[in-house]
Amino acid sequence: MRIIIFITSFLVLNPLLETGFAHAQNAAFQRWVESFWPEARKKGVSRSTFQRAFKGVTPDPEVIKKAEHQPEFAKPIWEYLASAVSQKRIENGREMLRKHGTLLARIEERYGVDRHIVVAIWGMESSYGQFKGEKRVIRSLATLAYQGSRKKFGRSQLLAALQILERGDIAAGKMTGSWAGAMGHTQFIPTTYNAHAVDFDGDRRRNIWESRADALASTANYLKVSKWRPGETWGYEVKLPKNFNHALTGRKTVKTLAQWSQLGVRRAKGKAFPRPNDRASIVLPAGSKGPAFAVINNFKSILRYNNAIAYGLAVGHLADRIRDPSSGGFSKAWPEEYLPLARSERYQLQKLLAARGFLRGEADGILGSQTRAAVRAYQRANGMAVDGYPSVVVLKHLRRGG
Ligand SMILES: [Ca+2]
Repeated sequence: MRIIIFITSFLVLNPLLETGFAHAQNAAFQRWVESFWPEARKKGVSRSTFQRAFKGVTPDPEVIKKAEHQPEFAKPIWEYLASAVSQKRIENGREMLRKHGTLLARIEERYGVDRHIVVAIWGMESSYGQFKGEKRVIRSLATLAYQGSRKKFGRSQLLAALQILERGDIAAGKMTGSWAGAMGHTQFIPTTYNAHAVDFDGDRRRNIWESRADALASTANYLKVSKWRPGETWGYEVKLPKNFNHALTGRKTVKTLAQWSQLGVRRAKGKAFPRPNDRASIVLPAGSKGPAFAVINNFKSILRYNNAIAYGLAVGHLADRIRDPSSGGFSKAWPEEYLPLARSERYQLQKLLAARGFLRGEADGILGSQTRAAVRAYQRANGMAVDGYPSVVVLKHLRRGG
C-alpha cells in the first residue's frame, strides 16, 4: 500500500513541482525583460510596442539548443554545394526567373545588380520563399539575449527588431524568422533590415515577409551598397598550371586576370576572361587537390551576406547555372578523400602548430584566417604545397613531428 500511495503522490506532485519550476523560470525571464526596457526606450521604442512585443513571450529551449550546437564533423564543401546548388534548386530558379521576369528586370534596372544573383540568393536563403522560418523573431532573439553564448548578438538584434515593430512595417505576430532571427524571403537579420531593406511595391512598408518585390529589391539594394559592380560577374573556375606557386593563392593576393593569365592561369572550360583587367584572387576551397577559382570584386559583395567562401561560391555557381542551361558543374572534381578535420582534430592541429611556433593564442577549433596562415607557413617550412588547407595530410605531418 505504501508503495502505491508513494506512486500516486509522486504522480500528483511531480507536475506541480514542474509548474513551480517553470513559474520561477518565467519570473526570472520577466525580470530580465523589464531590465531590458530602459535600453529599448533609449532606442525610440514606445512602452506599448515593447509590451505588445513581449506579451506571452518565454525563452525558447530549441533556440538555445541550436545556438549551442557544435557538430563534431564539419560538412565537406562538396556536400554543402551539392545540396545548395541541387538540380531542383536550379530548375526552380529558372522558373522564378520566368515567372517574375518583369519584377526582376525592374529591380536590376534600379539597383544594377544581376537578376540571376538576386534569384540565387533568394534560392539559397529561403528556397524561393518556401522556408522563411516560422519562429517569432522577438522570442528567438530574446532567448539569445537572455542566455547562452550569443548574448551580445541577441541584444543588438532584439533592439533592432523592436525598432522594426515601432515603425509599423510588420505586426509582432507576423514578424517570423529562423532561430537566429533571420527574417523573410531573403533572411535579413534585423540590423541589416533596418539599414538596407526597401519598400519596392510602394505601400510604404518594407515587407520582406510577404512582398517578393520588397524582399528581392532589398537584396539587390544590400548588394549595391556592398559595392556590387553592374555588368560584372562573381568569378570563374580556373585551371592552374602544373608548376603554379600555391603561395599566391588566398584572398590577400590580388592581380589582374591578365597577370594571372601570364602565370598560366586559364578558365576551366577554355573560354577567355571577358574583362582581363578585373582584379582577382585565386581561392582553393578544398586545397590544391580540388577546384580553383578566380574571384573578383563582386564576390566580396556576396560575402557581405554571409562571410563564407562556400556560401559565395554556392551563390555564384547557382546564378551561373540558372542563367545558362547548357552550363554544368565544375570541371575539376572535389578531392573527396580529403575530409575536413573533425573537431578534436582541429584542436590538435592548432595545438601542434602552436607547439612548433607557427600559431599564437589559444586553440579554439575554428580554422579561421590565422590558422590558415599558420598552415601556409608550416607547409612552406616543410616543402609541402603552400595552399593553406588544413588537411589530414598536414595534421599527420605535424603528428610525426614535422
Ligand atoms: Ca512594401
